[in-house]
Amino acid sequence: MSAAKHALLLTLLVAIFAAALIYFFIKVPLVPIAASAQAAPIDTLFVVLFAIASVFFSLAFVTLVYNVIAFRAKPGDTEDGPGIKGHNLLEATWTLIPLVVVMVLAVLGAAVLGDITRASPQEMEVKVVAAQWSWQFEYPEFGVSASELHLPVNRPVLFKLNAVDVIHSFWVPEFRVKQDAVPGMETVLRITPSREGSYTLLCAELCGLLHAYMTAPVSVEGEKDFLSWVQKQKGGQ
Ligand SMILES: [Cu+2]
Repeated sequence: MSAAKHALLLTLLVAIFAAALIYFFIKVPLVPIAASAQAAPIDTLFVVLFAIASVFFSLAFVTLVYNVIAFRAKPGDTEDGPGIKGHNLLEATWTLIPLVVVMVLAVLGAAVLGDITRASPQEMEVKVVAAQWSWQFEYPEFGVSASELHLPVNRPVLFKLNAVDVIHSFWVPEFRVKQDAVPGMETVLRITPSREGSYTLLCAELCGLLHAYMTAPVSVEGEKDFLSWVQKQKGGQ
């Protein structure tokens, strides 16, 4: 087979393998249900990153396997292959393409970050206190506090995170975004819950013996249900 035919066949195989991988990342749900306005841009970026990685992985992996099979040494052949030195076009190509890819990803990443951290005028503030090993939520707007997190659907929330002992991390996988709670400083996190339901808040920073049990129930509900929960909290005090 001529060199051109090998190149054509290899290109075709790389393209097929990359397409199959990209199809897999688009079709197979690898992340939980999306339950916040921040989830969509993050999930899209995730697929874009995996699509690009699929192309480069296929290029390296399929080329390796193809060469091992197509250019295997004949039995008894102990000679070295031809030494090839310096190929300016090739070197410029493998420098420029990754440079462009990384720059595009940086711009995309910055756009998504700007998108998911943007402040909104009608934000509800929730103060979160993380401790070994519990979560506490304060609602300054309503004057209540609780050990479970209730949020009205579709209202932007500004979380102000504090830790009393060691570093913890506020993470609800369905909301996608995550933020550390650090002793001695207040960190913020913005989430707009977009889907009613029950979720679990996890601590995503190894924080001691009971780290794995540092969870809190999260309930995203309609405005009316949320306000009646607030009233109940007030009544209980
Ligand atoms: Cu923790």
